[in-house]
Amino acid sequence: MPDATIKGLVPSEVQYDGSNLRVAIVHARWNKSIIDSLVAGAVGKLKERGVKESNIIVQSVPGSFELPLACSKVISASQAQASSTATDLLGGAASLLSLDPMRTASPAPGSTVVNMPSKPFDAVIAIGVLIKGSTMHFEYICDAVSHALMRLQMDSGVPVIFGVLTALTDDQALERAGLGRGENGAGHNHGEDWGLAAVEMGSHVQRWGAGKF
Ligand code: DLZ
Repeated sequence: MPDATIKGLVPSEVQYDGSNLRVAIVHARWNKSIIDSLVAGAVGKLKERGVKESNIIVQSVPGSFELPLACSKVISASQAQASSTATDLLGGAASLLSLDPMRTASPAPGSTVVNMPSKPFDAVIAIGVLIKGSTMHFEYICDAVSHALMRLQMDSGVPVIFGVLTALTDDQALERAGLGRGENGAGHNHGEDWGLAAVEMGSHVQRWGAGKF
């Protein structure tokens, strides 16, 4: 058993409570079977920490390169929804906006339209699996996506969990999703760590935002 205090994540001493959090998972569809395992790992830990199923929104995009824009739009959509609901509650005219056909978003084919409740997301988990090929594509996408996701969390103030595996081989990616087939066994599903990180960071930011430590 490797020593996680030398290399790895030491579990928090605090069990963060996710029951008051809303979390979005935005995932790519490249390398889908690996993605599915990572998403399941993240969702499992979110629920284990008390995040309600109705407060977990899962959206997909084609590839990892699309993740930063999608996460950004998902964050602003939840914030816009929250402020329009607040105006509604105050007897404002925000509800009239929903009568404007230009403002009615068309659903993605085959998807279910989710009417987001009024709370903005407390954290977003961006999940992608990049596997190095024989060209420079991998390097460009890894670099662009990691920088853009960091910038998004700094600019928005919403924790963006970096759930992007950047693997040199298929086996490395499978092992990090708990699907390993080599001599190291199935490996650890890093999606679980991302679910826990979302709850911890969402809780921290809520508390710090209220001026508390
Ligand atoms: C093009 C591409 C390649 C070669 N490899 C991956 C990959 O390993 N993982 C991934 O998530 N996406 C890959 N993509 C797709 C890009 O992320 C992106 O979807 C396209 O370039 C369209 O913008």
